[in-house]
Amino acid sequence: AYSGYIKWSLAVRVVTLHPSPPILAPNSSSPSLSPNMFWGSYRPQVYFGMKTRSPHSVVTGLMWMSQAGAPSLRHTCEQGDGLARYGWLMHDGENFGIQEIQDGGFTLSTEFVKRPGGDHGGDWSWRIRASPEASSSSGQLVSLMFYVATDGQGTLTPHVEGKRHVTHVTGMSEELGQFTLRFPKAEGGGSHISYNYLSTSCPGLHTVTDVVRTSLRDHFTHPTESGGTRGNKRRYFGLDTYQPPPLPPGTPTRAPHTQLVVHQLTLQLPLQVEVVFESGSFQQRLGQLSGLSLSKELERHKSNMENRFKGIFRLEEKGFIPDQVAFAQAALSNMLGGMGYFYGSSLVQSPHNPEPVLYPAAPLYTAVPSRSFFPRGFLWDEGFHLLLIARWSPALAWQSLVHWLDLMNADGWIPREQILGSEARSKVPDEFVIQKSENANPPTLFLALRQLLANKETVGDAVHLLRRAWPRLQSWYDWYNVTQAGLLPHTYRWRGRDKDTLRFLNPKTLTSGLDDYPRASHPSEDERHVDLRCWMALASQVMADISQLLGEDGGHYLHDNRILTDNALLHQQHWSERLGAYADYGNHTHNTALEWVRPRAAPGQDPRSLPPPQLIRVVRKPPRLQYVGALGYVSFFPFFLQVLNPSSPHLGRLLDHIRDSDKVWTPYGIRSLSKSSSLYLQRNTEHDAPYWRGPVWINMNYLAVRALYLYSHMEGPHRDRLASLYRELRQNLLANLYRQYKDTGFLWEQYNDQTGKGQGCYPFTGWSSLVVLIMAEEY
Ligand code: 6A9
Repeated sequence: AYSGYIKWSLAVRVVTLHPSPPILAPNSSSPSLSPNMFWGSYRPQVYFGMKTRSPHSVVTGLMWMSQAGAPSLRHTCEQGDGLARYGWLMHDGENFGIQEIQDGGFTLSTEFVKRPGGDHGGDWSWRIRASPEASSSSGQLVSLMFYVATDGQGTLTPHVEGKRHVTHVTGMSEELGQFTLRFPKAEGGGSHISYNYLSTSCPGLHTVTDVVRTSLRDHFTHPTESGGTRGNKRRYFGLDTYQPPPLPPGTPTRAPHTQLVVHQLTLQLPLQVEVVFESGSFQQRLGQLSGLSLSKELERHKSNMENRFKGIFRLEEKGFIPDQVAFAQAALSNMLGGMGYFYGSSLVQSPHNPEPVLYPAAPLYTAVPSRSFFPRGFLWDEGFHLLLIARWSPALAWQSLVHWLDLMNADGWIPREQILGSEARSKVPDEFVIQKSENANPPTLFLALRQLLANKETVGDAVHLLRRAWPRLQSWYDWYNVTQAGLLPHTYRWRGRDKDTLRFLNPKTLTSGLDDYPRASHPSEDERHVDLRCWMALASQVMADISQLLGEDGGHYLHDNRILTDNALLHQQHWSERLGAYADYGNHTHNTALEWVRPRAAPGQDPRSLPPPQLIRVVRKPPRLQYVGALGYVSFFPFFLQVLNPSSPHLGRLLDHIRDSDKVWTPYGIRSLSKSSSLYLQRNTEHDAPYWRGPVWINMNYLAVRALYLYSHMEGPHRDRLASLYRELRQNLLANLYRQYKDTGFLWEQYNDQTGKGQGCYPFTGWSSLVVLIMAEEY
């Protein structure tokens, strides 16, 4: 009975939040304490939409569709939509944003600006313009659909003029009080505008696209002008009524979760439409924020941002041309415009509860790696994001950081991938949803913390946050040391590697962030991972710094740091002489391959009844305990994270590898895995293309350029070489990312090591946006 109790209490601990008081006061995001951050484009998963930083916010958004051909509705960011380009050209993370979207034949610009006032986060306005790309598509018929939807609370009332024209929506909700959403008359759009609307309810925000799509009928007609004659009528798709699918008999009827009002206008290009949101508690409004006053506000914020950007990044002084500066500004804007506010529960599995259970519901304000493919928080991505965000606004970076730390459980664990709320959940295949409580992810928040601590102007204001964060940081640090320890003292091992060694050419290590980067071929307790050790060296340094800042002595963190940066011990535990570089250690052989294996028929068995052939791993030479002979990002970690002494005899050898085109050097940046490695560009299974086995990744390249820069400024035998490598690598990265952006319209998840072409998912304005810091030489 006692052991049953222990098991139960351990299982409960996994889904119990950390006992120290949350860093964020429960109402810290409320409109009274943080009015200017209440509303925002915190829905990075849609092309254009806004919500508030509250758990069950009313949301607003835009859908559109060309009326040429079969209707294809644009709403959530989808690679499948095949848009030639979309993204924020400017966005300051707080007041305004300007986005440009290129769809087949026309360009949409979506702009918003906020105006503070009242007790509920103030007003905001949108301006949407659409213009034909070529003169041929002028006159093209396009529909814009503006919607507002509730998330479990609040009410909406559409005000309809004539049969189908919604002029405004009034509403009321917990977080907003009373409000009005107005749709002033559009400009341009040919001589006629057709209106449709939908007012309905549905099971939740994740169903909104479907509800709208299934409510479209094509029996509406729109008068058009052609060749100067009026009276031509064109059929178009308009919102009609929504018929919810019949519920299976016996289903209990529940109050609908989401109330939805959609205002559709159909008109010819070019066009300009505004939307005005007015908060009921905003009393002294000086006129509507539309037309001229909206233009003025947009201009004012635009020039503020340009000046602030100039002042912070000083790109002109470094010789960048205006178009390159605009590129950098767009990269930063996409990072900021990609910040979301999510609320909900992770699904968590632990050794103590094999059935996944719900983590406590909590908010997360965070940037996201990719608006289309991964519009949610990822722990180690965020540390990199914050390096850029902290340069722009330390306050925004702190906000995200403390949200993440507040997600920690009683054991000191933070779930790696945050899939919070029904909208986020609807984008993730089932097999990726569950978070395992033994699994880590690099503690890159320490990178961000180091950056924030170095800012002498703002660190003073942050001391109170650090004080509240301190117990959590201690638990987090301890959690890695307790759960990810290696067998030998001061070594570390990523838990949670793939277990099925028959299927994978090399079992993945998703927890390390480097997924399929080659590690020991046969996962075992004997493994030690050099990247994790270096992350912990960094962590111990930052912990010691914070401890001293808070007036403690930093004692055991300094002690840990001395050991983890002891180059002799590092050499002993991780230097592979054969590789001439640092390496993981474990039960390993590089003599593995994937082979098709055909099941044999037993005598008399019909061969057609056999299961299909399978691609499985064969091991040609038995594994033994040794260093893993893969040269690539992991081999350079002691350099990337400045654990290596600048006078180390190994530095020169690492630099040789780095500059070697037969190994990791490319004209586009440093590739993840050496060309000489047996796993270079190898698939891991029939369906798993190489990922961290060759392509160029920008987060690691940022660490590389930064290390070259920092070491070139330290006393040591390789200073000149470091400086020239620095210049070359920086130049290669900048030139390629800029060129790819110009060619494709996007920043990408990774870059091909042979052609430099962007690949993987896009837009990927997470850590690839670090290009801004590389341009600015901010390290
Ligand atoms: C897949 C598919 C609609 C993989 O940038 C986020 C992470 C990184 O943290 C990690 O280092 N990416 C990198 O190796 C993307 C991971 C996406 C996993 C979920 C679900 C959804 O398709």
